[in-house]
Amino acid sequence: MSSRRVVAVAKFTGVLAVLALLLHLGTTLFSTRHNTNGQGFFDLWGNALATNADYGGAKSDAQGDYRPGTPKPVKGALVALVRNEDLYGMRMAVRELEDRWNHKYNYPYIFLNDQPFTEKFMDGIRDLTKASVQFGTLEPGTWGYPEWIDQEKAKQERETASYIKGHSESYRFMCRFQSGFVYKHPLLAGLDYYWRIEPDVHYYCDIDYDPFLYMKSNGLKYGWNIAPSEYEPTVRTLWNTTQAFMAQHADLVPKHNMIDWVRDSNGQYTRCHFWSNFEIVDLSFYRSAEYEAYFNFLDRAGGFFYERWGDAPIHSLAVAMFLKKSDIHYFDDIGYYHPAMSHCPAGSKERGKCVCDPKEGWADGFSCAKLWRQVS
Ligand SMILES: Nc1nc2c(ncn2[C@@H]2O[C@H](COP(=O)(O)OP(=O)(O)O)[C@@H](O)[C@H]2O)c(=O)[nH]1
Ligand SMILES: [Mg+2]
Repeated sequence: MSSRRVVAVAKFTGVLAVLALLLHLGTTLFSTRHNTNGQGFFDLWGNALATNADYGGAKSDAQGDYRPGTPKPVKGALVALVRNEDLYGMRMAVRELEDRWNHKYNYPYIFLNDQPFTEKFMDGIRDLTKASVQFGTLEPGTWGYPEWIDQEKAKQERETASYIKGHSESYRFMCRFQSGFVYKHPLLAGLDYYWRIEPDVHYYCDIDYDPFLYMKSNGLKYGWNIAPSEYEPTVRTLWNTTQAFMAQHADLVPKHNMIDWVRDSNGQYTRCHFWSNFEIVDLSFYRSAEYEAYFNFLDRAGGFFYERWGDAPIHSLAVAMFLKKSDIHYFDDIGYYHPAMSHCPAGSKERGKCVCDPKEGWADGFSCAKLWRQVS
């Protein structure tokens, strides 16, 4: 064969090989996109990660409990109340949580919404994880006004409020729902623990263990990460109302608790609270008779609407009243950002598992975090 002909045959074979490769790739992608178990295109990537030891896949395979769709050692789930329009902020948070932690553990997700979720939202989340994902709408009566609220008075507060989200009606519905109803939602019925997640947050560091299992093994009830001081105009009468509750229900409040975290030496409210956008909770705490009595007492008082009581100070006051320090855990090893505040674990740069600078993750220096360490 002449050298020209050799070159021509080689070129022809090369083109054929490229065509065959393209055909193979196309078939694989197409069949994955349309496979019968409902998994999507991104599962190709997800499955590749799951079997890659560098990403913890080998470990998760060795621990059979942690495979997608199988029972976990703890009945825990990642739970978010979220709107359809928060899809991209939610995707960001889920992507990071998967990369940093849940690709190894595959705990399920539960998303709740006061409106039906769109197909776009559901697909947009399912594509990010191998774990099971459930979507639900809220039960009647858990979103909106209870019948005893004077809606005219509520409207006046909204119109004159100068604090953040003061004009928002839906924000108040959200705070009431997160305070007294989320843990009663039917999708959470079989759960013992939840880890609350939100759109637009960041997880700065690898999490190399199972925080649910940590909670359970240590008998912990409440886990937190950031603890600031609440803005006073939103909780003008919350402390007085809480004191009235304690006076009326002394039998429900144990002697040994964390009340000195929220009450200063003059008996005033410190306004210290755990930021509830990150919380890992033994749900038997929210489902307890004392928590239920406290929520109902507050709900009757109307401060969700006549002020703007947040679920964070309410959860925290309940923790301080009903729990002791050994029931509560500061997840100070978890690097976390929610718009406006961040916690970056000490030494995280040195350990090389975080993308934050401890100097810039200042939440650990908050007076409420310091006070937490002092109170016993
Ligand atoms: N479905 C639904 N979710 C909401 C609504 N308002 C807030 N949320 C969700 O409730 C959580 C807290 O709301 P966010 O706006 O982040 O409040 P912030 O963290 O206090 O600033 C987030 O997960 C939001 O997506 C609402 O009207 N409907
Ligand atoms: Mg938020």
